[in-house]
Amino acid sequence: MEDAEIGRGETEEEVSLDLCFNPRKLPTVLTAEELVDKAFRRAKKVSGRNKKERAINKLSTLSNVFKDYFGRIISSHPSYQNLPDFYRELIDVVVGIGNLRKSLGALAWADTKIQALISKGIREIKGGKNPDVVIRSTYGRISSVVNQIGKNLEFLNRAKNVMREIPTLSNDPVVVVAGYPNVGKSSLVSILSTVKPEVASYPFTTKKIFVGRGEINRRKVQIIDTPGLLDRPLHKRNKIERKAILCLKYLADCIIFVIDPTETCGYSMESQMSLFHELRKEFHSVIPVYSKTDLHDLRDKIGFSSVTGEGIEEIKGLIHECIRDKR
Ligand SMILES: Nc1nc2c(ncn2[C@@H]2O[C@H](COP(=O)(O)OP(=O)(O)OP(=O)(O)O)[C@@H](O)[C@H]2O)c(=O)[nH]1
Ligand SMILES: [Mg+2]
Repeated sequence: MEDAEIGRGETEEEVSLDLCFNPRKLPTVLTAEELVDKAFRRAKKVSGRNKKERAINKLSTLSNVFKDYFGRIISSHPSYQNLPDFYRELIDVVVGIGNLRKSLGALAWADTKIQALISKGIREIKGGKNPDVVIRSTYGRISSVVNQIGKNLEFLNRAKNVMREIPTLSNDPVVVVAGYPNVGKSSLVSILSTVKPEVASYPFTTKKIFVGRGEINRRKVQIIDTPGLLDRPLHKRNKIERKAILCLKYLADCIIFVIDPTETCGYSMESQMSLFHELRKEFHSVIPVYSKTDLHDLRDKIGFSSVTGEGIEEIKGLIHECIRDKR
């Protein structure tokens, strides 16, 4: 799992996400050590009229702390199977739904195990066993159970950090900017929208999905910058490319396909055109445009330069035409 797989523009306004959960509200997950510490500290504060009562109260407190904690983490996650397709598949690509299920299952297992240990401890104290001995052994067993799920707790915390970055989308039309790596997609998106993705002269600079907001002929649009795609079958695509494909598949009302005819991106025109024809077979509204017109004279397609600003109005015109009848 990579960190910060998906990015959002700093300046974009908050929009409601039509999801049954808010990924930004996923709670921080403590490490095994922190969790044990927290629970035992709470139990330490407990009093009672005598040793026996105090020991029972301590164990009851531990029972509540663990039950509440595990319950809160587990219930903060949605039923992933019921999420809208884009989010379900995206979460699967960036963190793995199987891994999430496994880790949440491990928490549920630990909860059951700990509750059973505590009930047994309370029974033993009530039955006359030395409270100090029972407390010591129950604490030891609880620590060992929590340590067993240490990796799951860490995974859930990393997953939370990644999922918090999932972009929120409004109902405005979505323009997805796609193409080979290094062709000038991010440069175009930063001109058309609020988002300023990183631009660099090497391929696969953009690893995240950036959602920027823009206005085209007074119509609000969402402009998505995607990682570069190579011309190869889906099963050979890497995680970064798969994120771009998900945007095309589920979100795009209009796809601006950026072609760099100077080949300074490092990829031939032939490969770029081959990808274009592939995408056109699969998706509607794929509009090919040339980038870097400051470096070439080809004008058989609409082109733009992010350096001189040439052609940007024409690109806006194409987008306007494309989204006119959408939502
Ligand atoms: N001369 C010229 N260079 C450009 C233009 N647009 C982008 N570049 C350069 O091309 C390189 C790639 O630009 P990016 O916008 O990062 O390209 P990208 O398609 O987003 O790249 P990835 O995120 O790696 O897929 C950078 O060095 C840019 O400065 C342009 O219109 N003219
Ligand atoms: Mg980019």
